[in-house]
Amino acid sequence: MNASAITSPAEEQRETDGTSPVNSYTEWELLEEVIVGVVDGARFPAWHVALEPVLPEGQVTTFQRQAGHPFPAECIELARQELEEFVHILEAEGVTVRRPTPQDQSQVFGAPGWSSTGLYCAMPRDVLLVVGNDIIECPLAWRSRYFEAAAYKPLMKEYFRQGARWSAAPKPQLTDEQFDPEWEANAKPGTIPLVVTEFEPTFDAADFTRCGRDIIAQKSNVTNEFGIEWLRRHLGDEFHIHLLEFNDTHPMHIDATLVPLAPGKLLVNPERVLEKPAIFKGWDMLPAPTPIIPDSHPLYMTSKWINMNILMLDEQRVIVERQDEPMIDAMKKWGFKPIPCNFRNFNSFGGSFHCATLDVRRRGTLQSYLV
Ligand code: ABU
Repeated sequence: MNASAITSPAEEQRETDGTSPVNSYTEWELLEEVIVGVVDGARFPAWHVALEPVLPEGQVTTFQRQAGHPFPAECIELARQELEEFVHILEAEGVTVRRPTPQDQSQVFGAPGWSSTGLYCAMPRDVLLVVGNDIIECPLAWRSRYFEAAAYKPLMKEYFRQGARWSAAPKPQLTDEQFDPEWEANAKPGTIPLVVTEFEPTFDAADFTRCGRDIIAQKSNVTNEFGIEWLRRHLGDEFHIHLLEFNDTHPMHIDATLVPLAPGKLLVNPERVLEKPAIFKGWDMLPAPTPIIPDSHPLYMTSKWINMNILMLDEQRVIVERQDEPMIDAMKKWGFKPIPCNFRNFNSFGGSFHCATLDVRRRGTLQSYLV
């Protein structure tokens, strides 16, 4: 079957009129098409020093012991069911949902000097960054995620054929020089200790959040200054990348720290964002309610602040975790329309609605929203 035989009339129209199926500049414009991750086949990654600074307390020994083994089957099944509920909700709200092609995460792969097994294809937000009509493969710092973009290649080929730009950052070698095993001892006074070095550019897309011409970035245990500079030059003068630092001693991904909800509305983690960043002058800063996830609930790769990891369908509709009543109430109070979805079992795998998605197309054009 050739590619044109499986395109819908709307897609064929885009193919002929030159518009792109990939178009997204913000986190809040009307969502038309989204990729939702797949949790099937998820495995504890091969152990590597880069995991240690970002795992919750108590998980390091679990990850070391379980390296290369599947996550518990019942956890995967419960998370899979929640993803299906999420997909149904998105479709009922008029969003086209696409899914990656799961890979065999038990396969051993590598590069000179190292080998690993895989993790999952549950979090497209980390792997791919959409800026306008450009879909960018990110240079991930975790060895276990070296080939994670493979799960999205069929979609990227399709989008490219229909007019999207398709870019890839330089593939890092991920040799030992990329990581500092003594990251805490070696941190300069007054700086946040980070395990990733400046050897080659690395970044996860989830360390960036998009507000039109302005893109907010943080350095983290997977994103270095070299990676941020690569992206800055790649995007060119139309965009401004603002590097912010937060009160977070174990940073990895900005989307449980600082979440723009709509023009003028900024959701923040009150433990990590102690004062409003100057570039958000004139915006309302809304402190996220304290998470209510019980201590007994397994969270393998995230803090409880994953409750902030919501997905905007437009400037009003927002997907929030069904059991998170404080967040549902807060969203209503702030004038949004929360749509509840069960997702607590998916949270165990390190993300929520924002992590589990990649907004491929939102209606809208390039605008400025910040001072
Ligand atoms: N992408 C998940 C981030 C979780 C956290 O910062 O706690």
